Amino acid sequence: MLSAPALTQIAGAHDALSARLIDQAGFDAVWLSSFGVSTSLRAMPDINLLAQSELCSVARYAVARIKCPLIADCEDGYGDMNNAAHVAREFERAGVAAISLDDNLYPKRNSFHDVGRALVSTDLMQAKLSAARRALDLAETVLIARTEAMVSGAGVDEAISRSEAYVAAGADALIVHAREWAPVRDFLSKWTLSSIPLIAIPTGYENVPDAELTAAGCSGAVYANQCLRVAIASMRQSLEDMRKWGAAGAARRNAIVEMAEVHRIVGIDDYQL
Ligand code: SPV
Ligand code: MG
Repeated sequence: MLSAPALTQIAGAHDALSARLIDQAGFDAVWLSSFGVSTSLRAMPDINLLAQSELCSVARYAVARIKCPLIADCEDGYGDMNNAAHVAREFERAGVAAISLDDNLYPKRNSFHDVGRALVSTDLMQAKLSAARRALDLAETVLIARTEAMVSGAGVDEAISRSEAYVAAGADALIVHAREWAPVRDFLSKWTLSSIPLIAIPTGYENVPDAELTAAGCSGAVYANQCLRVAIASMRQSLEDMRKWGAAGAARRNAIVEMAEVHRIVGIDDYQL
């Protein structure tokens, strides 16, 4: 899919329901976001407080309820190469199609936190990727490497040299992350290994359309957290309205789905009642 000419549209999920909605909306793949699961499951910041086993359970629940492939955001792999190998095995058994490992130093910070950022050495990240590759049983499980060099202020050239090293260590595809479009575009224009799909996360440059990402050389785009953020806004507004007006029906001042529709979303018709 990532090698096809069309841009792979990937949306971020935080649980099995959001993954199912993404699948039903026709997206090509689901991104199981560490930010999303930390926020939703634990209401905690995305700074490696979430255990990999918690994320893996959500991955298993989500995979069971979707048809499209799921990419698990396995963050920094939760330690060294042994942890990365363990994580690769666990998530593959949970049924994910792809695993993403990034070069943040454990404990990592979400890419939109300014403080406490650091990267592991290129050597350690290569060791983690090759250990993860060896641990994967299935040849078709995609190993994605993600450099945070541009997020951490290390620059585009560092991001390119790290990404080349990550491909040499066994990565099948790369996530090229930055908070602005200019460095990502610069990276894409300088990248020479054309067989390696490059995936962007346009959270910080949300108005750059898919067509422009594709023209610049992106193979995939991850809309990482928009579902969760609109859900938060919607829940907040409805809570405010119900509290203010003192009636459950005040929630109808906002968009709401009927109960029968919720039953349909979760597949009531597939069961014998
Ligand atoms: C996530 O969605 O958890 C990500 C993308 O890793 S970011 O929030 O930009 O770090
Ligand atoms: Mg994450």
